[in-house]
Amino acid sequence: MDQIILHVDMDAFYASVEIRDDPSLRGKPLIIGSLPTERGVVATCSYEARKFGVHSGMNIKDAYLLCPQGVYMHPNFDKYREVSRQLHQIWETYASAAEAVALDEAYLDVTERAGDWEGAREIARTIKRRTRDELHLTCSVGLAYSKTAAKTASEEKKPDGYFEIPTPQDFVALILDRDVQVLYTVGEKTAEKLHAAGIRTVRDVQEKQAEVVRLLGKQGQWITQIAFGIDDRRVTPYRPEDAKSIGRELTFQEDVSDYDFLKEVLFLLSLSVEYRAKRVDLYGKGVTLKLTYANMKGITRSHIVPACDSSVTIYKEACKLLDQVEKRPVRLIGVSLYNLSDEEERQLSFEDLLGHETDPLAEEQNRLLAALGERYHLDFAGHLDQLYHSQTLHRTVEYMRKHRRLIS
Ligand code: DCP
Ligand code: MG
Repeated sequence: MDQIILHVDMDAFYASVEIRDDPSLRGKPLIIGSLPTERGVVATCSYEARKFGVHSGMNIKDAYLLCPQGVYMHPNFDKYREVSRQLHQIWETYASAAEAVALDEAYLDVTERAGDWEGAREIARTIKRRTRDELHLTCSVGLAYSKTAAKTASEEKKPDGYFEIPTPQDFVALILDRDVQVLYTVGEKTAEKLHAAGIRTVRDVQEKQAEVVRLLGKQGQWITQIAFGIDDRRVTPYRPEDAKSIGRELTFQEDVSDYDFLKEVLFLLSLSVEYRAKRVDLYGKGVTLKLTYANMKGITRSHIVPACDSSVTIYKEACKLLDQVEKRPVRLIGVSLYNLSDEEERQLSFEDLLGHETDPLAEEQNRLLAALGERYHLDFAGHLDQLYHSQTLHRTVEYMRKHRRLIS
């Protein structure tokens, strides 16, 4: 056998961590995300809450309608990152490569360490036991010959599950009559396209390969491959901090039509992106602006930049992108760096050539901070550390939104 892969996924991750740390929450429907009085979404919820139909990504108001008796809490990201770090310590003991997909989820290449299938089983058991004994959390583990099969396997018996898919034949037999969404990368939108063409199950994909490729192009080729259980992708070492992008976004409590105000918010978001990028020592070669309009239509616009981590560059690019979009009321705004690299590409400025000591970008940042502070009578520069926390940022932006009318 070529590869032996484990896929580990924590059960109701954020919620389980909160329940572990406050046992009075145990057995209750717990919903982590925005509060019902705010605007925003469910990040995750306990299995008790799932019984009411609540799920990740759902509008928090809809969650509240389904489950008014639930306990609602904001996420504590710092805590989850710390738990994730501890999980990686366990995982990496047994894998020659660990590829993080999210804070709570990773592929582990155990081919060498396990030696054979029985050895891999033993590793899966050990990881589940250590996660329970040392971190007091449960996870679901899938053991398989490929990444897609391992992921499918870990979902098979959730929560606290374990499942094996030894061969492509086993994989295909398991999923053949399931909806196309079981295939990795097929989300709701792709599924809709396929359904509209009468392609509902994996069997349909197998039988109508040409049609799938015609509809979906390159993604279609990939989907037809995995419909036959073919997936040769390797597990490539990847830490959570090696994210594909570094971004920040926020949902306003009321829609915003004032695009000058949106630019001020973009500056604060850019500061926070710079902070995160600096923490992991990465530079982005592109900036993405993300908007969700009041009617829930979402758009993203991106632009390439010389690899940077400067809030000023991020902010300026994001403003240019914002100038180009349709001006409608906005519900959510976000900005991110993508195409990350560990080397900066600095354009030499006139000042650099003249050998000035000062950093023009840092100066510009200070200037923008001072102007914003003056406008709102707030000391932004003196409280940058706090602004990097999403809750403070959110509160500050709400304060700005409410006071803006009075100022301008
Ligand atoms: N998450 C989020 N927003 C989403 C999906 C997930 O913020 N739309 C966060 C919260 C989750 C964590 O990521 O706790 C892991 O996501 P999973 O999809 O693995 O969900 P859970 O671990 O919460 O539940 P499950 O037991 O289904 O894996
Ligand atoms: Mg999970």
